[in-house]
Amino acid sequence: MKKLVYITGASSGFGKAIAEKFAAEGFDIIITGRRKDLLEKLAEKLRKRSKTEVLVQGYDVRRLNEVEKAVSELKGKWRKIDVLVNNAGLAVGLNPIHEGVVDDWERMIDTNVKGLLYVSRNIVPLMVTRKKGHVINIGSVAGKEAYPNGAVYCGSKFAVDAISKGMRIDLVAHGIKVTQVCPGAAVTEFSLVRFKGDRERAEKVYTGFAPLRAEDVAEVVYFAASLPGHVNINDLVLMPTAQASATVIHRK
Ligand code: NDP
Ligand code: 8X3
Repeated sequence: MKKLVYITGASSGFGKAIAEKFAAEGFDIIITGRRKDLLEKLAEKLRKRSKTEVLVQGYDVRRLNEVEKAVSELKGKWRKIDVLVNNAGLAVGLNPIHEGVVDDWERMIDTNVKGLLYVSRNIVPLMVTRKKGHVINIGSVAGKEAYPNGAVYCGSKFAVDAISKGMRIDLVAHGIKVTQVCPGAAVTEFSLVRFKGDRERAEKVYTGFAPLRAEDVAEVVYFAASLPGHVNINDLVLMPTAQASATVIHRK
């Protein structure tokens, strides 16, 4: 029987690359995000390329009722989720704390922290019933070190770090693995979203060095998911070779 992965935020970036990787490795896939049109296009591509079965769920992780509805609509084999990748997330703005935009803060905390919790609260019980499963939370180097003007984004990812540790403790007796994957600078739509569509500013983030690509992160996530049953990666930080910490990037 094929394995099944549930990926949040699969319309772009890491989530999309993770869906492509797992499909290529023979998984069936549930992909979610708000931009349903992009998800449908990806689903079509994966069905053709990998003969994989793909289910699309368009919803906003910030809305508990939408999360609950989406999970309750899963029937039969689609409830047998082997791997949950909690990937949906974003940074909005880059400001010192005293100039922060409260709406930006709410978007980050509601998506990165509460959204991850809402999805987990609805999917993990399905794993507990089956006494197996693997939750992979996408954290960040920003959840390991705070950096200037990033207090709230970093705070949201520090929360993911703590939630991952707590989840692992709560789920160990149920045979469920919990892994946190923490990437450094990676080129996706992340900076375009952070800078609210300012493409020039977003592109500058990745000049003068080779950033991680979404495919690099997908390889690592798949590696964590493909280890034997008795082996778990608790926490993994990956960075571009040119990056040494959240704030130190060697640019040519
Ligand atoms: P992208 O902007 O390319 O992708 C973000 C994904 O999250 C999109 O598919 C988006 O889908 C989804 N998403 C955002 N908000 C919501 C929401 N409210 N409801 C549902 N889905 C949502 O960025 P990345 O791929 O880079 O980001 C993925 C994760 O990786 C995030 O958690 C990010 O914090 C983290 N990260 C990114 C790094 C980087 O440098 N790029 C490094 C470390 C971690 P849609 O808009 O369709 O809803
Ligand atoms: C994304 C990486 O360093 O831009 O989480 O915060 S960083």
